[in-house]
Amino acid sequence: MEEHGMSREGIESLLQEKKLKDLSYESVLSSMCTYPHEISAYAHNKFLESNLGDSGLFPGTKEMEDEVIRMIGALLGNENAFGYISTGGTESNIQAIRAIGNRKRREGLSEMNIIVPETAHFSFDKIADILGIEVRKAALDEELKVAVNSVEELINDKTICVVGIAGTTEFGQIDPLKEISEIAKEKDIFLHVDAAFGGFVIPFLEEKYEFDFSLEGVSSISIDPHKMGMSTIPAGCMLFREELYLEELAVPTPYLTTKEQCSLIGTRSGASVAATFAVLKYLGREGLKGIVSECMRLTRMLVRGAKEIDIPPVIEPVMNVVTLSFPATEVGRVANALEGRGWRVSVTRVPKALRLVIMPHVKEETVKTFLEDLEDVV
Ligand code: 0PR
Repeated sequence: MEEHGMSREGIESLLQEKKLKDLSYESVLSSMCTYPHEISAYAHNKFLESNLGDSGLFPGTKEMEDEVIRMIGALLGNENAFGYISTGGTESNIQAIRAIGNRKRREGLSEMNIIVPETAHFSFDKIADILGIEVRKAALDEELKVAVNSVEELINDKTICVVGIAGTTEFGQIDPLKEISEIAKEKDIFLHVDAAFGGFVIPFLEEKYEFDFSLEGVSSISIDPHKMGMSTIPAGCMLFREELYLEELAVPTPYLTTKEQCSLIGTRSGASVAATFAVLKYLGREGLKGIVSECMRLTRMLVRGAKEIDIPPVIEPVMNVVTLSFPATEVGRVANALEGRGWRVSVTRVPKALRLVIMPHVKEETVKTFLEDLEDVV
């Protein structure tokens, strides 16, 4: 830091210089984040100083959080769910496993494992590390959904939780949650659904999928307003069916305005809570549905265009994630060539494929130009 501060103009031009180095989302097809809705940005700015880590100082923000939990709970089949607005899918996943882990430890279990699909987000590797819990990875079926028999085979007397994914990070696939829910119920095992991406997509698809609290076996859900919920970063949402699991996360906070805290982090943005509240109120289900419908229209258009140039999808897209099949030796070259033309794309692990996420910042023109570049490059 310099001894003397800079002028306001100096700072503004410095910021502008840095801003120009960042990519703008228009050419980004690799991200699950997007521009926040204008109303989210407005609300975020209005509540910049709000800290839900000491929520007694910000009862207005806390009211918004409570209502957001009710709104998202209702969207996911349970308006009486218990939870809070987290920093994102990683925190929500950690907290779900921490909650059931704490409970089982108090019941006397010392060695524990959880079962996740092979497609699980890398946040589960962090969970293994932080919580010292074995993470067992269940195999997939040919449609890249978790194979139910593999889940069953991996369950033993140390299994405290099974995880299902509603919208896998790489392929946008939905695990057979109805079947998994039945197993969880029958064996009395906690079932966590990672709907970080899919939570704001699946309820608005034409095809109906069972994935949420309407399935009796589902104990907790992670869903991210900062992905398809059009809110600002950081906004995740952790929901439990039963309050006792939220209580498992509570630590006493003697000198604060509240007696205890359940979130993983202390100081916690009220701004992104206000943003989430505002955008959900502003758009309503109809508005969110419109956004998902447009993303899905462009997803179908992209897949159709790719098929016309003989590039098949790995799976028919379930949501707005497209994975295109290339020989393993080709996919890296194609991705690099596309990046050379200014696109940002990603490559999946197994099977190797070119991965494109059709977020709300992707427009029809973008898809057309991308398809032309793709044809050129191959
Ligand atoms: N669960 C699932 C199913 C996810 O897809 C993700 C993130 C998470 C959990 C973790 O969420 P947070 O990152 O909010 O903690 N999926 C994306 C990914 O890792 C996140 C992302 C977003 C990556 C934008 C890149 C990017 O530009 O691929």
